[in-house]
Amino acid sequence: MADYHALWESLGMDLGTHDQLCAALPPLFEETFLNQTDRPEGMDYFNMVIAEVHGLRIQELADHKARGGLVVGSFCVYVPEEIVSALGGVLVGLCAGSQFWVPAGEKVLPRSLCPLIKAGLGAKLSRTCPYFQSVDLVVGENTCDGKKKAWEILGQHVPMHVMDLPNRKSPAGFALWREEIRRLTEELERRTGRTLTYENLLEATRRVDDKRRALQKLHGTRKNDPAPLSGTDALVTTQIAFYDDVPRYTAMTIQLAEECLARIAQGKGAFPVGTKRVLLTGTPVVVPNWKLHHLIETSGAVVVGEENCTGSRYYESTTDLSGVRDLPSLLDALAHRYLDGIHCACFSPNEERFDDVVRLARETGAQGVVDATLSFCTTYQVEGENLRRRLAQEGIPLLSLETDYTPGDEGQLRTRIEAFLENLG
Ligand code: BJ8
Repeated sequence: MADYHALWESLGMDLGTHDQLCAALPPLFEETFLNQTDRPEGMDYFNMVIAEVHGLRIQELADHKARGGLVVGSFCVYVPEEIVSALGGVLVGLCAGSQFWVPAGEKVLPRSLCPLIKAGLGAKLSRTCPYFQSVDLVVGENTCDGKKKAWEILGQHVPMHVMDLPNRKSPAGFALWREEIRRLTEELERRTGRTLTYENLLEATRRVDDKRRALQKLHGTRKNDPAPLSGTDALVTTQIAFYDDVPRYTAMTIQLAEECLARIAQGKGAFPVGTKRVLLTGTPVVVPNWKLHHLIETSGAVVVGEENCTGSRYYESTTDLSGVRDLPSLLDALAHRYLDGIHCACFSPNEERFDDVVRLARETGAQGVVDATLSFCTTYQVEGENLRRRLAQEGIPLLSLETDYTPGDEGQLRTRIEAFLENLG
């Protein structure tokens, strides 16, 4: 990576502490990714994006801002990227996947809180995340209790807009969500000085859906045995989708998917034929959290899918444009895409998620499911019992794990994963 200290300084970052973070990432990336064998060549682009995660992309965001563009941060897949993009903005996921930021978060939050929230706030408070330092606005969402209360604190440090989410997918819930999309549009129009139109929203919707379709194509190749790319590589491609330039990302993902199809035709895989196959479900796995994929794939199995917000929940559904003729009908279609197509444990009931887990396990040929939740994530942990029941009815083996971002539990996790894999048919 080139020297970006001047850029980071202009963003008001704590350079000394940030240097420590930058020093920690390359060895972790090397151990997790570069030590893998038989990787597709198309992964080179994604390796480069990670290597430049605090460099090149931050420079691009700075250039975008210099041209008068808005940069918006978010923590959740319910925040509609299409609207930000239609108004000339760039939406970036605020990663929150590192233990590095947790202690700073714990200065203002209870220790008994999910690490994703603590790392998110810690990244801002410690001024060590250049994405956080680049955003003009953070769009939060009232999903879990921890997040909705954390926004009250985060809002004291960065401009925030909070979207309210319904608890139920009902007609009343839809009306609430549609109104929230209107409120967000109004906020973004005010900040950008632009107007949302049928034309700019349609174009943005197609652009974002092309990205999702590229991901569908890539992840669809993982159904093959042998899987043409590892689950660890597949995971990082989705993680990068949250902040990379959209058209470039789409093109590189299609290229990688084409290579994976060619590998399938040649019988080439990241692991030997017959390697045990696992589907992951649960809470999001955000950059640079690669812990469980790495543990599973160095314990003799391959991860063939992720039913989570850094997996299928991010890319499986697209906006249904049939019947769309004007801005209100397009906004309706978009609202349906988000509300009907994403199944988060913050909704009750949430049976659709169990349907998705069963369907994905069958489609990917997974012999077992790992339900991985972050510590103190009550919503997903409580939902775990009904998931267990459903998978038992379907005859699909399940391993439930709870973990955080620290390496302290890796030995114990590996022992449990190995025992689970041993018993898979
Ligand atoms: S749509 S999963 S991205 S809310 S892990 S912070 S739920 S305590 S991240 Fe999520 Fe949106 Fe739902 Fe997806 Fe709370 Fe749980 Fe932490 Fe979580």
